[in-house]
Amino acid sequence: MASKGRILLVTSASGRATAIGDRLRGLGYEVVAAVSVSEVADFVRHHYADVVVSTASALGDGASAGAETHAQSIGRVRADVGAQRLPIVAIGAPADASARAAAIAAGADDYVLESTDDVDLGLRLRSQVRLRQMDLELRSRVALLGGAVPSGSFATGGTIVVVDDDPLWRHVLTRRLEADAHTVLVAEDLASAESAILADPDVLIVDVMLPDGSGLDFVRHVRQERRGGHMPNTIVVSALGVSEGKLDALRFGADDYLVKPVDADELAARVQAQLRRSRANRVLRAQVESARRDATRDALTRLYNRRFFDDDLARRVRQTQAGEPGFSLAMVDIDRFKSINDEYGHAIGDEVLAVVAACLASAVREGDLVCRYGGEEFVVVLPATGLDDALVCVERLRASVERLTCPPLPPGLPTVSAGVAEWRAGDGVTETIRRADEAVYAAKRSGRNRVLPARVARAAPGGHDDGPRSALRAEEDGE
Ligand code: GH3
Ligand code: MG
Ligand code: MG
Repeated sequence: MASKGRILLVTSASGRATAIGDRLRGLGYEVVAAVSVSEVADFVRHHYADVVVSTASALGDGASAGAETHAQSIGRVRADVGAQRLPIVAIGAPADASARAAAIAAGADDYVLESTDDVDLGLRLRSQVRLRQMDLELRSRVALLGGAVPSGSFATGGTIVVVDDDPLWRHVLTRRLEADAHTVLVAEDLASAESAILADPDVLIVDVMLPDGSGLDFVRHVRQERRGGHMPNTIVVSALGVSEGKLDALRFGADDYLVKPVDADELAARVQAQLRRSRANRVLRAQVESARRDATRDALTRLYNRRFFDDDLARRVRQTQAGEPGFSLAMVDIDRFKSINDEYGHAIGDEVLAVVAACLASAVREGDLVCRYGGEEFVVVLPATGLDDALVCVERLRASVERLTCPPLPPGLPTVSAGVAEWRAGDGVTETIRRADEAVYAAKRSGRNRVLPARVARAAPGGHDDGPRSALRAEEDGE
């Protein structure tokens, strides 16, 4: 059987081969043991782990060996694996909730009682592995798109929605969460939960049995509705102690599950743990979004890049083939740019590129698209524009560039040459670009600083006649 994941088990030196290790293996996990924080640090630096499970106080290298509490040893592990954002699950046997709350406040993501059954333990581990893998997935997406991956932890006040029909519990919990500087929105049934959730909370705490339905159905419904978007981390609280209830809760998308009566301090600590997750998740999502935006822009000119243009044009051609209005396309190329670089240096060349780009972007009409096609070539897409109108527009662009003052270049420099092609029924993307490109070369050959239309093949179905269309057209030489 393939392993369900790799657990780094942090245990005391005497307990290397603990019963808990066997239990985790029995649940299908690969287990590696560490007996000190330095062993943990060493392992995560060189190897992959899905989850850290901490059973022990008094780790081998504790400052006050023998006297360290579980929360203190978790705090030390958290400080060391913090950068890797590894989830930590504490396992222990304390009867009082305050020790559990302290362990979670110190950095554990969950606290599981040793006495719990294998179904509960298995589902809690699975939930942590799932969160870990979602975190890694978002991180690799950010890295792939070239963004900087965030680190650090977030545990300050968040927005919490509490859905519970017990007014006293709502009151106690609200007071406790507000003491941690959270903003708390309460709902007494599913109907009011629907509107509370619109606040896009970080954490959702929901009761299972509500007057107008099941809290679990609500969690499932919210998760479905937000598929792909931000989902509040969810803690299910219920009077139902049966493990059947836990199974449903964790299976249908809750991140944590508690049985009433719940200690408000322990729940507040669990809210902190979920809030850290939620915040990290939001930051990563925002980064994926901005990296995606960056991926469509050219860094030097801030114009859309070639990649964006290719996608946009392919979509436009499909739409046009489906009957939407056509478009014209202009290739615009800076004249003798190589000699500008040679004479004034590459840095000035870059500045000239940026100035020309800004000029083109501000001189087109709204709805037109300007992209950097490559090097010193730009492409302008003019939607719902026929060849004659496009030639007028692009001639205006050419004249605007000629009027630019671009010191240390002398007045009148730089200039651009352009070729304009109207999309023809039946043509694909490459055909349209090729025709515009040929017109640029014709413009270069006939003296530069000018705009020429693409030649029209005589036999093109639905094509234009070959008569002169503008004064500019007459300039085309006969090569
Ligand atoms: P033509 O009028 O025929 O277009 O001549 P040209 O010199 O503009 O054309 P060519 O294609 O021979 O040279 C383009 C030059 O543009 C060469 C390349 O070094 C330069 N270039 C391309 N990208 C950049 C850039 O990002 N920054 C700078 N400074 N130069 C670039
Ligand atoms: Mg050029
Ligand atoms: Mg060129």
